[in-house]
Amino acid sequence: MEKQSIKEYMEMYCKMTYGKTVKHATTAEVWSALSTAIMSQIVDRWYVTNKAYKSQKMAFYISAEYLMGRALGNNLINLQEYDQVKDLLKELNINLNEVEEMEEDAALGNGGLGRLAACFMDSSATMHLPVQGYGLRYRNGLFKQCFKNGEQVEEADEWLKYGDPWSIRKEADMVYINFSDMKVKAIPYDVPIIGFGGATINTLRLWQAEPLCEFDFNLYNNQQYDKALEQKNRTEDITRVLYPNDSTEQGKLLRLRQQYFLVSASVQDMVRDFKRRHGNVFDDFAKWHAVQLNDTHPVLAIPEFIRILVDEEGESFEKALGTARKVFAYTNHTILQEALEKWDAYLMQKLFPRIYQIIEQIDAALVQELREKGYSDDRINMYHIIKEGKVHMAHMAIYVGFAINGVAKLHTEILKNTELHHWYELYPYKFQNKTNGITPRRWLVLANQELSSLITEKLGSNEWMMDLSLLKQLTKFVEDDEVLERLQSIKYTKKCQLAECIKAREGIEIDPNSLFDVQVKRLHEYKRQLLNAMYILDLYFRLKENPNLDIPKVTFIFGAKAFPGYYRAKSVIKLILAIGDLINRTPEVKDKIQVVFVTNYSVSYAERIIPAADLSKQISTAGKEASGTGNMKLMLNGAPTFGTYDGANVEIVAESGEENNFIFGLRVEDINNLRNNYNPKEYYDKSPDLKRVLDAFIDGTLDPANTGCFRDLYEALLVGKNWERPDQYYLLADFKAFKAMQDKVFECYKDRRKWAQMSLMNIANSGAFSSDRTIMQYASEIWGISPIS
Ligand code: B1N
Repeated sequence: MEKQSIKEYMEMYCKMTYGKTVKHATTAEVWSALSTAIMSQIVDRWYVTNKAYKSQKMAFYISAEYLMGRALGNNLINLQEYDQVKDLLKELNINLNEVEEMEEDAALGNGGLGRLAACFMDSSATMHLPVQGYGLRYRNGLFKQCFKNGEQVEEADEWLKYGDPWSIRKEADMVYINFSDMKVKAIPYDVPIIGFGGATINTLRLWQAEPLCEFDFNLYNNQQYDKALEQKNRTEDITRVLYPNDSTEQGKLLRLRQQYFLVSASVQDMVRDFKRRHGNVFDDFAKWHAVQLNDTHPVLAIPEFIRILVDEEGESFEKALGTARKVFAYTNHTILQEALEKWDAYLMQKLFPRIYQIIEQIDAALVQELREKGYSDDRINMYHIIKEGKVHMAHMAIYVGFAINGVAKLHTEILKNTELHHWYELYPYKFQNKTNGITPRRWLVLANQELSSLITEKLGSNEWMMDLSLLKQLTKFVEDDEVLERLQSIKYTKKCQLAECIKAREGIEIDPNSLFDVQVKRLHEYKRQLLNAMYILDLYFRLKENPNLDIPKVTFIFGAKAFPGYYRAKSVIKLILAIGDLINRTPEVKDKIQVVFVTNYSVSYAERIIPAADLSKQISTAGKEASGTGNMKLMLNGAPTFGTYDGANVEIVAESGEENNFIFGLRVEDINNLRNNYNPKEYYDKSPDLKRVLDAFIDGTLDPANTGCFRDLYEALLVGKNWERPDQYYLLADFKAFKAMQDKVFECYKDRRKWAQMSLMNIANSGAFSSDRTIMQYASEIWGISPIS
């Protein structure tokens, strides 16, 4: 990259766009100028990659979510131009870090599922794989969180407020989308996905809904101004905002419209592209295209594809279905019942009657296949796509898809053996496992440049950035005092940086000499932030009783957003904030432990918190967390896992050794055995410590004004509700084991050299969790594509 031309470009851009020189530009203006200058430097290579893909089989990843985070720093890292650009800006008296900090996160996703899609984009480009992403360009991403009166309050996320230098609007590639009650335009915005090294640049195509006409002139002339704009607003509503669900579903009309808008635009685009390259014979479609459906959200792509082949290209239904059965593959991300999408048949019929008709035909084809196999009607009923007035999206995906995969070994086993057992019996050959992964570029090279440099120095090259399995060589330093000490000093540096950041953002001071115990993830009952909180409250009581209790100083760090309508999740946030306040008010405790709940946990916040963590809390009820990916990011940054045998924790511990982690609690089999005669009240009655903790929810300790705000939590754990059994997530059953294991953490942390060795073993064995490995497995075992040479 030419230093001089970047400078000249920035000067020109600032003059043309803001009418000023770079010297007088605001930080946001500099960000925009620099980002645009970088774009100008990559467009040629982007074009070359696109051209190379014309003669290759391609995979298309369709996802309703991409949790991208910031682009500038990551793109500079992947272009391997970070230091050079930093120097260049210094010459202009500009600090690159400050410019990076100006950028708004692109939070077009909720949590793990959306962030996984973003890591997959990075790894596809880095591995030179012909993969294109399709998604939605939400005008407002995941809501911004703040706390008022100790409770979560949501605000609109305006990520486009400084413009969008990282995408190109492709007006010419617009397609029309038809609903029964309206017709709209879908305009693609292409985002470059720069592979590490910068040679391959892939595309993430995000669709935006726009009206056919800006406003109705006649109505406007008749002074009916609101009415004149009605159609425009109704259209723009489609991609207005990301639904803030994570592992839950709400059957809302607008969400269904969003889903169809995404898949109709994407499938039309793929078919158009296929026709340009290969003509009108669709028999070969699967030879050139594979489509991965990220959960069931884009499963309407299947009937939409069939509709286009039948209605627009004149194929028979049977033939179109046959082709679809070679094109689509589906990833399952959860077994939580409340997350399995079942749409009301009448809603679908109302919005897109033709699509519904095709789903009926798909269902009929399925039934015919099962009849031919000699299945009884009773048995067939378990497989139906349309059942009791609902359309089961997962059933459609498994029947039509040629592959279905889970996201960690344990999760895939549960799918095969229990949740989807009948489907596994029918199509055993379709089931695969693809353990999730994370990109080491964002989560280590960018987020932890200090650790990254140490690794490069010790391994003698930076090859590990593209082959994370090379980290294994670090194990040879496990008795090397110099390396262990440097590891500790890097951790201390990252903790100081986080402390500064928390001071600036939250106005709270934390002690970098304390143990940073970190639980960051979406707030959900199954993730059991409440169990962690109960432990902290117990510790508070123990410290009050005995201020000389022998534990290291600890800072408990939480970060989590709750779904706005999830009352109980919001109560957990409120409870944790109340525990933090109680501790701060108690002199004999407050110098020993501290609780910080950071506001607006996000990708960019994660990049600060994760490198600073001493301990990674992954404590979901066994069997409930499909995989987890935060667990992998924390491992890569040297935090041992404190967790249950769940999701990818199982594989993390298998890689780095049980002795280098803290595994506790019930396993999947234990929970299955306990389920039918579980009585949490027994634990409460028998353990005075648990009783003391739970009573504090309602006796005024945490709620001095006695509003009763934590009574629902108390009751949910001890007595249940009409509609649910008590303590569905087995907090009380796991409390004792949690406590014993956390006490072991404190014991271990005293020996800092030993702790550094555990940390090193985690880093050294995290190679298996690179999303480069994951994406190569999708490429060869599902999609049948290979890297471009
Ligand atoms: O997907 C991640 C996994 O690592 C997590 O364990 C899993 O919980 C997460 C409906 C979801 N599963 N399901 C969702 C998201 C949004 C929505 O509207 C469900 N997210 C997950 C990556 O595999």
